[in-house]
Amino acid sequence: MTNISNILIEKLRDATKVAVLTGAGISAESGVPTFRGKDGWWKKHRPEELATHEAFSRDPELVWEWYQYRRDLVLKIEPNPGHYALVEMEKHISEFTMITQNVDGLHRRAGSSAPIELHGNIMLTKCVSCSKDYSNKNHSKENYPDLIKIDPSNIPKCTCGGLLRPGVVWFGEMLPEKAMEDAQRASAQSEVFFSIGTSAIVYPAAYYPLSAKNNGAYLVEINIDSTPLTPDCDLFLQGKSGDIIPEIVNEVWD
Ligand code: BJW
Ligand code: ZN
Repeated sequence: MTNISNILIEKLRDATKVAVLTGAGISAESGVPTFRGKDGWWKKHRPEELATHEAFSRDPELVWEWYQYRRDLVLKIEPNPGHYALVEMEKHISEFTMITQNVDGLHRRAGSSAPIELHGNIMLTKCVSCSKDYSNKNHSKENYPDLIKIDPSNIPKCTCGGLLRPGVVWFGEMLPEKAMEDAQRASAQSEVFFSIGTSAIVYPAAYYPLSAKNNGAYLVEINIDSTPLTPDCDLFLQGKSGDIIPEIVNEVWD
């Protein structure tokens, strides 16, 4: 059992505005490798080789091999107790905002009503030149197989001639404007803010917990390891999100 402080329990019982930022760590227990962890993607591939526009221009086949591998993986896995406990939390908080850096769609599949997907969704497909959307918009798992399956050695082209690319946000690219506005507003207005399973080093996402704190929120971090954000937190709960979030929800609302 984690030592969930009485302060957090009382704050959550009274709270009407709660915001949550998640990162790859919350999906680790579903079987998705993190980026910077021991078995993370970046131990095998440098980000600048794979998650930039330059990388795609240089070697689109390599980039699509990586994304198609990850799409296939996402189809095989399921949300875990951490995702489901956040769905439960949402039912008790009148203004609950779910912000995620993850592109795996697992919050939506677990039942979160309107997750803000800051870095897009790995199942989306768009044109690299004109951004025309080639996605199947239905994110339900049943519909994933209807998505365009990309053969990396024969990448389809848009009517404008541009290659199709995954609908995610690469380094050096702007995040969707509305997602950023909504995330910033919810963070600044929150009474309790959770940073869960993120190394908290990629911006602008890493700014939201600090913005919450600067505007008076009680800042809670849930992570198996400390991060650069930990010293700024009011409460650091060390451990797996799939254990700790359900414990919090059971403690506060059972
Ligand atoms: C557990 C757990 C368990 C494990 N339970 N916990 C210098 C050069 C170039 C750019 C910049 C620069 N300085 C700043 C920038 C900006 C840049 C940036 O922030 N870089 C930093 C690295 C310094 N940001 C951007 O470029 C962003 N855009 C932008 O700023 O636009 C404005 C602009 C325009 C033009 C020019 C310049 C700026 C875009 C960022 C996009 C990030 N994209 C990626 C890939 C997305 C697509 C894909 O998935 O392929 O997003 S990178 C990758 O990192 C991915 C993630 O969403 C993101 C965050 O990673 P996350 O989720 O935190 O994962 P990890 O692995 O780092 O951490 C996992 C954590 O979980 C760990 O702490 C574990 O301990 C923990 N954990 N198991 C609980 N069971
Ligand atoms: Zn196009």
